[in-house]
Amino acid sequence: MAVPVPEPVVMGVVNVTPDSFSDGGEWLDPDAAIAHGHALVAQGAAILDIGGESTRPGAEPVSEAEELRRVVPVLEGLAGAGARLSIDTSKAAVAAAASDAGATVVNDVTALRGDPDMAALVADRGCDVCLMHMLGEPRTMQRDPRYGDVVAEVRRFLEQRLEHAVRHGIATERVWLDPGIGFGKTIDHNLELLARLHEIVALGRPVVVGTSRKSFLGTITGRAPADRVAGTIATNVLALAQGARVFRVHDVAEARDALLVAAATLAGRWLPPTTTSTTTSTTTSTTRTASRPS
Ligand code: HH2
Repeated sequence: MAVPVPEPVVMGVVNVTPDSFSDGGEWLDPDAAIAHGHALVAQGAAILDIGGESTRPGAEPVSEAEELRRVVPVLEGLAGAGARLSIDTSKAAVAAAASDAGATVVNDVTALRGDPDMAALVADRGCDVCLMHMLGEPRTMQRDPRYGDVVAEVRRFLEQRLEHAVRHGIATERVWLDPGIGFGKTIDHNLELLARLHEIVALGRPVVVGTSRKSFLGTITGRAPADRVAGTIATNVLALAQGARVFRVHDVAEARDALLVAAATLAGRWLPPTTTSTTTSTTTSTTRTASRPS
C-alpha cells in the first residue's frame, strides 16, 4: 500500500528536572542544560523540548514558580541556538513565559485539560501545540490502566481534543497529535498503539511519537534507560513508516541518522533535505511516497 512518508523531524529532550526517569538531574544546572541543548542541535535536533516537571509514573507535581525558575533561563540561553523551542508544560503561565523567551511550540501532555487558560494562551500567541493522550494523571496513571480498544479510544480522544482546540481559536494547522506512549498504558497498549499508529496518522495532523528510553523498551530488552537507544530507534523507524512526523528523543544523533536512512529507503531514493534545522516546520507537510511494508 502506498503511503506518504513524512520528512522526519527530530525533537531533542532537555529535561531541567531532578527526577526525570531517563536523565533526571543531569541537566538541572541551567548552564549544563543550555550546553546540552546546543549539543542536541549540532546533532540534528530541529526542535528542542524543554521541560521543568517530570511526568514519569508516580511523579509529584511541581509548583509554577519552581517550573518557571527551572525553564526560563534555559529557554533564554537557547534562543537563537538554531532549533525551534518547545515548552513541555501543562501550565499556561509557564507557556506564556516560555513564549516570551522564544518558544513557538507548546507540548502539553494534558492536551489542554490541565489549565483552563492554556487554550486561549496558545491561540493568542499563535504557537504550535502538541496534544497528547494520557489516561489519568502521572501520579496514578500506571495503576492498572484498561481500555476496550486502546487505539480507537486514543484516536477518539485526540479527535475530541483537536475539536476543543479549534473551538478555542487554535488553527487546525497548528495542532500536532501524540498517542502518549507510556502514559496510562501497559506494555501491550504501547505496542498496539505503535503497531496501529497509522490509524492515528489518519486524523490528518502531524503525529508526535515519544518512545525514547521508556520502560516498555526496558521490559523487552532488559536494558537500563540510557541503553535503550536501539529499542527507541526500532520504534521510531516503524512509526515513520506509518506516517509519524515528529520524534521526541534523548539520543538525537542516533535517531536522526536512522530516520534519514529509513526515510530514504522507504522512498526508494535519496533527496537532499528541503528544510534546514532552523526552518523545519511541521505545518508544511513535505511528503514522499513510498510503499509501506505489510
Ligand atoms: N514523554 C515524556 C514527557 N513529555 N511529551 C510528549 N508529547 N510525548 C511524550 O511521549 C512525552 C512527553 C516523558 O519522557 P521524559 O521527558 O524523558 O521523562 P520525564 O517526564 O520523567 O521528565
